[in-house]
Amino acid sequence: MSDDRPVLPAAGYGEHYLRQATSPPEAMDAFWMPFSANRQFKSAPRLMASASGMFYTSVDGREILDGTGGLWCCNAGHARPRIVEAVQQQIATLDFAPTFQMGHPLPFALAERLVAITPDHLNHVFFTNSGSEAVDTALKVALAYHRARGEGQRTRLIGREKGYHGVGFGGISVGGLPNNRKWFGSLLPGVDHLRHTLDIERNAFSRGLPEHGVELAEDLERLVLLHDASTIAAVIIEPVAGSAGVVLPPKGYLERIRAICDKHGILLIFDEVITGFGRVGKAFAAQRFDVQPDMITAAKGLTNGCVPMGAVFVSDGIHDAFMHGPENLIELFHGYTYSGHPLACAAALATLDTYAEENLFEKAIELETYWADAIHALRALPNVVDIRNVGLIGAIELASRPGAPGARAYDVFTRCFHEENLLIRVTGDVIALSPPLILSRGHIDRIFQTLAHVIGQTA
Ligand code: PXG
Repeated sequence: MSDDRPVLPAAGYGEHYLRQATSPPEAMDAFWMPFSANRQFKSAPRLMASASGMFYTSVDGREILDGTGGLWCCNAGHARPRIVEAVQQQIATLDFAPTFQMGHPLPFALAERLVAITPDHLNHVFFTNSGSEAVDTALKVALAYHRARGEGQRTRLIGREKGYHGVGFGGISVGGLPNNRKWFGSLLPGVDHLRHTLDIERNAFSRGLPEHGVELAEDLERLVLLHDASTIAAVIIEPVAGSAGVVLPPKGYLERIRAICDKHGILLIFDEVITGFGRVGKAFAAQRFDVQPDMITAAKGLTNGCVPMGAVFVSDGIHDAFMHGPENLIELFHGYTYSGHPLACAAALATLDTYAEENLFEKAIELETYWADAIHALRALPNVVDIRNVGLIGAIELASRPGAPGARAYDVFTRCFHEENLLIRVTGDVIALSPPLILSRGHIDRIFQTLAHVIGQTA
């Protein structure tokens, strides 16, 4: 037996692991951090130990206001009692059960609860463990749907420039962020991209949806002309793009995309991984903007970020196209070991109850004007070139330092974290905000007063 076996506690396991979770790690080399500048981070770490409500506590004992809902996922804030209790009890009762040719009650119960809040015609749910898996699932369902209907030649997938659809090969193929694509070979064949809708020249400092750019939807007609509609399976877009630095749909754009898809028999998938579960003032952006997609992908707020889970909401028409043939045959050869995992389902059910109990899906509309006033008050600050907002999403775009894109916003981010106890998120030179929906006007004041101060001091 090896001498470097860890010394395990005789009892009090919980405390043992909690001690590890709340003190600085002894070594940081082995963990290859995702989407991170590993060497830079490890030389000056930012580590969270605990969280409650609107605040994190860092391992060095500072209370940090959460301006980002974790990573766009903790929509009900942190350590919510219902969710904590549901997960604790579930892990001690049924830790895992398969859902392939087997089952347990929770995903059935959860799916029924979910389809009650999705747009009316989306009445079926396929569970995954992340947004990336939800995207790949939706793309596969789109291809298989056309094939099941005898239109197997519809194999083309259309994404959009600046789109982010996670990191699976499907997601990066339809995605439109060059850094997420260029390292990884030739990606999926037969994919094309719509133009993005960011137009700072015409739309800078728009409040809510920008006025200009509806005509960009006609780009889909261009792709239909080029490839012929009969080869196109689906279009996937984020109703509000998050990762690219918050890109909003111009007024009328989503409606026009829907109309063009309808005209040509193309499925429309809304990737609502960040917009789902109240971020823009309804359960889903599809409802806020009153545009009905054929599928919605979701994750993050589904479990309030507590246990990994994603989902694809599918229309009756798509689902029913698979329910033919001998009943003993598997209808869709797709699924994950953890599709409908008991802990994720328990977390999601308690999350939905928390959202309902506190009317959290309405909060983003209630606070939208206050939020918009507060963020747009920053427009005269140095280097601010655009401000964008919808629901409880906000973005402040800074001019890049010559030759050092991203450096200015990164400085704002680290100052906010280390000196002002505020967590924000930056992509390039865009500061993005997506706070828990439980925030108060006082929290909004603090976020923007802090940002005004820090942006003002950052050359
Ligand atoms: N689709 C969209 C629209 C997303 O925003 C994913 C898919 C992938 O989800 P998973 O669960 O596989 O990560 C996302 C994820 C950011 C940021 O700061 C956004 C995401 C992830 C990490 C950071 O904008 N969104």
